[in-house]
Amino acid sequence: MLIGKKPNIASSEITPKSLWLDRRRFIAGAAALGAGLVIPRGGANAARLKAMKSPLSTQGEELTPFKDVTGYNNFYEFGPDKGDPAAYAGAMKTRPWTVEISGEVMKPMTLGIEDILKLATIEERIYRHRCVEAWSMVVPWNGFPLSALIKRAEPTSKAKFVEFTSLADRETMPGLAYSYLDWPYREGLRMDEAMHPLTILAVGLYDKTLLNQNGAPLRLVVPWKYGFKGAKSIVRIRFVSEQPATAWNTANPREYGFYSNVNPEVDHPRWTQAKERRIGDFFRRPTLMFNGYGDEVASLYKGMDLKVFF
Ligand SMILES: Nc1nc2c(c(=O)[nH]1)N[C@H]1C(S)=C(S)[C@@H](COP(=O)(O)O)O[C@H]1N2
Ligand SMILES: [Mo]
Repeated sequence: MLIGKKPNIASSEITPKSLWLDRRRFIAGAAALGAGLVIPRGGANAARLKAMKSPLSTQGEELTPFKDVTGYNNFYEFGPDKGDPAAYAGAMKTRPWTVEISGEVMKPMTLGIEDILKLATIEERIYRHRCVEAWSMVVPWNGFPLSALIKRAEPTSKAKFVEFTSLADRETMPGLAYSYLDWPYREGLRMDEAMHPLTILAVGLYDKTLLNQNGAPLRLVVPWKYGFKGAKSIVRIRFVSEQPATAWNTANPREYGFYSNVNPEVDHPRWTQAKERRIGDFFRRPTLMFNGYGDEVASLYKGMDLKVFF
């Protein structure tokens, strides 16, 4: 369904893509940029990582195979189809890479990715990963608590929210030519969500550095929220006093709220969120409140009406 020039996140599952984006034009645009012709697939530059197993990993779930985690992606900067990121994201340059840390902090700074990797021990965090489109995976991420970086920046008392901004590079990202989202991609968390021990910055998965399609070199992972909160290829982390605008909420505020907690009781306006299809499974399974992380995070939302703050 196309509302103005902003189709909705799950249109790719619900309607043929050709109805909401002219696929041939997209491919022509990508080819014109040189992506897909000369660029190796995103898999070219993964390096091995050493990661400590974390007690905060989800136990007893079968991992989604590497080929699905790296081949079935949402990264709209590279196009609307699940295969576009793997096909086109190899063109993105992830070195050198810096992240601006700014806003309401005592220590604003710009960190190179090499410095960021030294901020904390890299852990393996196995998390359920639930897309708002009602599919899910189980991913062995490698990363470290976002809180480690936040503490380094020393937020002031005015810092109530954190805004994340992804790279927007017209040279290498064919999706930027389309206005299905306002670029750059932006997401946000409340400060207590950002400081929560389950919230990580991921730099790898399956003990390899992230492939570009998964948001190399640095992306957010918030396991109790829908996948779109996990901004990829982050270039700026800004501390702010007001709730920041986010890409999906701006595109369609009725369908994508700021909080975006996984909640089987609050349906998307166009489909149920009560169930999900684990990639690789045939039958759908019930979706768990807060994606199964309720014991850890429900207290963050005490007293909030989650149908209003969805
Ligand atoms: N910059 C950016 N980040 C993004 C997206 C995007 O389009 N652009 N898609 C989001 C969505 S909708 C999901 S479900 C997850 C997918 O992450 P994965 O491809 O690593 O599974 O990334 C999120 N982060
Ligand atoms: Mo998603």
